[in-house]
Amino acid sequence: MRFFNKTNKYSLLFAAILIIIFAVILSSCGEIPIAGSPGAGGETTVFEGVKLTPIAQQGNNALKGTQDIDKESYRLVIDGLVEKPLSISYDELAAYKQESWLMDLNCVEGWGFTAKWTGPRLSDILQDAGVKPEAKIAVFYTSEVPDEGYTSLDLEYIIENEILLALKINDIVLPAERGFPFQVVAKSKYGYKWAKWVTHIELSSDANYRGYWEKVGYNNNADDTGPAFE
Ligand SMILES: Nc1nc2c(c(=O)[nH]1)N[C@H]1C(S)=C(S)[C@@H](COP(=O)(O)O)O[C@H]1N2
Ligand SMILES: [Mo]
Repeated sequence: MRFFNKTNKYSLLFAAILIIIFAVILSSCGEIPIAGSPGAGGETTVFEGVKLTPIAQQGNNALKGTQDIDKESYRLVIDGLVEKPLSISYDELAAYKQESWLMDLNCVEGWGFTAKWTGPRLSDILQDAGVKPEAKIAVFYTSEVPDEGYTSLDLEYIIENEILLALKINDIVLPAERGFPFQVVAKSKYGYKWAKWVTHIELSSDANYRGYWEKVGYNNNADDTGPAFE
C-alpha cells in the first residue's frame, strides 16, 4: 500500500511537469492561432477564425497625405435633409453601441487586406438626426476635400447593410494615416468609397452627385467585384 501511494505521488508529479512543459511550448508557438490573441502592440490577430492582416502590412492610400485631426476639437457634423442637424464629438461616437465586422478592403488598384473593423453604425446616428423622406444619398466631406465632398453612398445601402464607422481596426484606435477618427466600412465596395478623415456627412436628394474619384470616371456603384469604370 505504502509503495503504491508513493508511486502515485511521483507519477502525478511527473504528469504535472509534462503538462507545464507542453503549456510553455504551446504558448510560445506563434503559428497556433488563438482567437483574439494579441499581436504586435496589442493588435488582434485572429477574428471569427480568420487570420487578420497586421496593420503594418495593410495598404494606405491618401490623395493629399495624412490628415491630422485633433481628438478634442473634432466634431462630425450631420446635416442636409435631416430633422435635427447634429455635431458629434469623438467621445459621443465611441459612446454609441459598437459593432465589429470581419471585412476585406479592396482597392481598385488591385491590393487588399482583411481586418476587424469596430465602431458605431451610421444608421444609428442618422436615426438620431431624423432623416427626411426626400433624402437619397449621404455625401462624405473629408478634411482634404471639404468643399465638394470626397464621396457618397446611397442611403438605402447604408441602412440595409448597417454600415459602420470604424473607430478601431484590429482592436487598435485608428491611426492618423488610416483615417482617424474613423473610416467608413463600405462593405463590398472598392476602397475609394471607404472615406477617411470624415468631418461632415450631408444627406442629399441629388442622385447625380459624384465624388472626387467618381467625377473622373470611377464607378459610382463601386461594387468591388464589378467594373472599376462606368
Ligand atoms: N479622405 C480620404 N479617404 C480615402 C482615401 C483618400 O485619399 N482620402 N483613399 C481611399 C482609397 S483609394 C482606399 S483604397 C482606402 C485605403 O484605406 P487605407 O488607407 O485605410 O488602407 O481609403 C480610401 N479613403
Ligand atoms: Mo483605392
